[in-house]
Amino acid sequence: MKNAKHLIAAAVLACSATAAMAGEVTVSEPWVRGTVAAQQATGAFMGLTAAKPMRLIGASSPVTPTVEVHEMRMDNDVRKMRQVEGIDLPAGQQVALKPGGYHIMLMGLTAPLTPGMKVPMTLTFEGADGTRETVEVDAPVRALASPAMKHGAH
Ligand SMILES: [Cu+2]
Repeated sequence: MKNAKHLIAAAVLACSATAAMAGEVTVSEPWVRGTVAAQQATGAFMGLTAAKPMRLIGASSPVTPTVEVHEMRMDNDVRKMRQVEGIDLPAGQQVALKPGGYHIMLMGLTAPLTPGMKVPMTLTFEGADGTRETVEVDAPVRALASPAMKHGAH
């Protein structure tokens, strides 16, 4: 029995080592809030999990040259949004980019983003040692009034 337990522990270790080598950051369920005509900005949201401490330092997309990392917070009951230099990702802990919190801001849009479309984005991460990693995502566009967003405007 004792030997079997050791074998299992070794297998688990081997698996986590492989996952780390495949990329330090895992992106889950990316999506972009749809826009209406003449609306120039919207948010992109997702879950980010890093295998070791990393930082989201930027993003880019072919749909617009202006993409920023933003934070939304309440300031004297007023919802305020500001650009941040980065979002820290602790090892092994999912950080949510979601409406009312951190998000990626797509600005200067010249055409509406509608459900059915996918927005390609390149996310850039930096490790504590300065090494950079980019992750490509295709974020589906969700309807502006989808029920999941009832808890607050962008
Ligand atoms: Cu924003």
